Amino acid sequence: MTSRTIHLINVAAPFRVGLEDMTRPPSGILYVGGNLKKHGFNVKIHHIRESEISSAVEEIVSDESVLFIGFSLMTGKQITLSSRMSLVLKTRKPELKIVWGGIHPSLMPEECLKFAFVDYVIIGEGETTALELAGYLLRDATNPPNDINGLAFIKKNETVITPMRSFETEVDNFRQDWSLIEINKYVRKNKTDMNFCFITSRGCPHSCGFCYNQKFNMRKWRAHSIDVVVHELTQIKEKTGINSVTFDDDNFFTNKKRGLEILRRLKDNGIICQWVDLRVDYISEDFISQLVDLGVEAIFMGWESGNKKTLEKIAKKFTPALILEKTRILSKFKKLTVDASGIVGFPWEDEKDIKETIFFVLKMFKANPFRLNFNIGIYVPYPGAPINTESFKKSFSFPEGYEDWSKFDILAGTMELPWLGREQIKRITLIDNYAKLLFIFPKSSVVVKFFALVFAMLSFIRLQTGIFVCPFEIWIANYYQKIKLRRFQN
Ligand code: B12
Ligand code: SF4
Repeated sequence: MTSRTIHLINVAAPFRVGLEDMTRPPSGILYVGGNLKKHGFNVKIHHIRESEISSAVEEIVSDESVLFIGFSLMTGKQITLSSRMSLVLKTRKPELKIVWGGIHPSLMPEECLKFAFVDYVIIGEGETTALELAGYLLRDATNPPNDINGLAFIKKNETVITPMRSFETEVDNFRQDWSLIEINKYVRKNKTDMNFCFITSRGCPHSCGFCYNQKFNMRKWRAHSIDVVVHELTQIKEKTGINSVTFDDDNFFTNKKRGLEILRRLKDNGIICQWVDLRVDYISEDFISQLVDLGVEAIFMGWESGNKKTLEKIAKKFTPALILEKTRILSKFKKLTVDASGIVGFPWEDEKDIKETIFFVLKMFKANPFRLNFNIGIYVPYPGAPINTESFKKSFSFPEGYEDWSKFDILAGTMELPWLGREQIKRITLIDNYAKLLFIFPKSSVVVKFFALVFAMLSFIRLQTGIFVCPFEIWIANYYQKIKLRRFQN
């Protein structure tokens, strides 16, 4: 036991146009903090909004027991906010050690160490590395910690990156420590559900070209045992009354048998999983039918593109024909809705390729009318993705200054891509809005369903003809959404 405290911070950044998602637990630092606490350190978690940075800074600078301050970062505005906070802390108390961890620093350690306020970057899984670093800082922080794997730091003006740490194969050795947060704050309530987001596994065996996984997880999937998942969620249910769970794993159904068994045992314990994320090629009639029997009402399916060349280039390992075949299978399940996610605007795509994907949306719609909730995203290169070379060839580069990262948000309209003009980005956003109108929420009232049907038909015509002038349907739909949201908030 030591009297030293480690502050672990996750500054939430707005995404989806101005909203922070504070409803998901900060899992990365709950795992890291859990392990540090198990080994006798005091741990304080700060899962905060931008507006709460100042008070967190005051709390930390007035704490005389600080051993280090760890930040957890994803790519994007979190870098800007965490940098501002790190800088203030370092300016107020230069002796404080600042450690960055999480997906972004792991993929771009050298770039992060260029910020003078970052002392160490922890690369990859953080539990053991953070513990070893804590031990080192506690003992003597004079000799550079070359013998700690998975660490990066600056020594004599040179960046040192120590050998990669091998993955923990027994993930059950690590747990999120729920006593470090007010768990009730993370229960997502609506009329009928008390939902909780939970991670049961790490990594994914696939190698999609736009994903961080190959580099970060080396295609190695590591999972908690079924017993641990069921036990943890049942305990959370006892504490908070949840009746529903969302799995935030990279690929929950890597092992279908395990996934189904978890759902089955949770259902027996009164916890349903209504929404699951599924690869297109995992879909079969038998599998979906088992999911529906277990209470699944919606699936998320990243079909990505209707363009054969693009699907090949992003190594998705399925074809447009297979997507349509699986969409037809899904149409047999009348109560099942599908969040269907496509991407356009890859650096090699021209107008014709983009159009092909838009027309493909209509083909999918015909195969399963009104039950596909489309999302047409614009391709954005993220660190670590194998296809980034294609973007670099087209003069793309990642931002350098930490303030510049706040613009790295395609949805906020602040991002530039060398191969897509602002006008094209606006047009794709409009197309996405129209594609969304092809969906009719099955639980809507008859009146809403009637208007949704009219709008869906108009949207179909718009997408087929490519005429988007005076998009009054979108204005009305957005206005309706706003009223609904306001009512929900009141
Ligand atoms: C939950 C989640 C979110 C939540 C985050 C909620 C929260 N409380 O933090 C929300 C909804 C906000 C979100 C938003 C976005 N997300 Co997100 N998200 C995830 C998701 C599904 C789970 C993250 C998680 O908890 N993982 C489990 C933990 C245990 O893993 P971990 O974070 O890597 O932590 C380990 C190590 O990294 C390390 N570590 C982590 N933090 C720290 C800190 C310290 C000090 C140390 C020492 C170590 C350490 O140790 C941990 C344990 O080993 C991941 C996919 C996934 N399964 O990981 C995508 C993912 C992280 N998201 C991603 C993306 C692209 C986004 C968005 C940009 C999406 C968008 N277009 O809007 C936005 C960005 C938001 C923003 N503006 O910053 C990408 C990451 C890309 C990147 N380079 O960062 C991922 C990997 C999805 C994917 N496959 O592409 N996301
Ligand atoms: S996109 Fe999904 S299936 Fe593909 S590698 Fe990433 S997590 Fe796995």
